[in-house]
This record gives sequence, C-alpha cells and structure tokens, in this order.
Amino acid sequence: IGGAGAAESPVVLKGEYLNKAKISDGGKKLRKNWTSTWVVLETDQLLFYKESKQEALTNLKSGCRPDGVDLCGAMIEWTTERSSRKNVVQITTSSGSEFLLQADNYPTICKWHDAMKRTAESLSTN
Ligand code: I3P
Repeated sequence: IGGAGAAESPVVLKGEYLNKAKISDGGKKLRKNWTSTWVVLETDQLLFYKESKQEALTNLKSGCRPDGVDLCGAMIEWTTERSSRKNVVQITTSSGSEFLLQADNYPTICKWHDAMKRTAESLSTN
C-alpha cells in the first residue's frame, strides 16, 4: 500500500517529554529503568521516541516504525503502589505488558491520563 504516511493515525496529543518505565513485558517482570521519553498519542496507539527530532525523522522514512503501545484493550489507571514517585499512570496492555508514565507537573500528566483513557475506551467500544 506504501507511502510514508500510510500507517499513521491522527495525533490526539502532540509530543511531550514524560518519564517512562516499562515494568513488565507480556507478564514477565522487568527491572525498572526510568527514562525521559518523547511521547505522542495517536487515535489507536501511544508512540515512544527517544527524542523529539526522532519523531520527524521516523515519519520521513517509510517502513520505520517507532516503539509503541496498542491502546485497544489497554487499562489506564493512576497508581501509588508501583512507584515512590508522584503523578504516576500505569498502562496495562491487552498483551500483559505494563508501563508507567510520570511527570512532576500534575496538570501535564493529568492531560495524558485523561486522553489515553478516552482513547482506550473509544477503541474498546468500537
Ligand atoms: C530502582 C530505582 C527506581 C525505583 C525502583 C528501584 O532501583 O531506584 O527509581 O523506582 O523501585 O528498584 P535500581 O536503579 O537499582 O533498579 P521508583 O523511582 O519508581 O520508586 P521499585 O523497585 O520499588 O520499583
């Protein structure tokens, strides 16, 4: 089907740096490693880039896909148990992988929590 933009979905929230930690992969626990990540929310998935400029580069190269999380069937919830940090959102995917997203600024992370939750809900009711 081709074309650089073929696989892209509309952006719901533009890129922003958030702290991210993947804590389990398909049910297998991972060692937590927080990293600053450029996060973009699309209508059906959450994309992770190392840096903001990587988003533009990836979009130019067809066939090059960033790391992402399929939000269909995902659970989005606040957690105070999975981290000692404040403002932590947990994403549990349908395949059983778990991610934490965090920002020190509460309004920032709140905006991401609400948008991801709405996106996941819209996908599961389709
Ligand atoms: C982890 C590191 C994380 C911490 C995590 C530690 O240690 O300090 O920042 O998570 O806590 O295990 P290490 O670098 O040795 O792997 P939080 O900052 O989210 O608390 P945890 O094991 O309780 O998840």
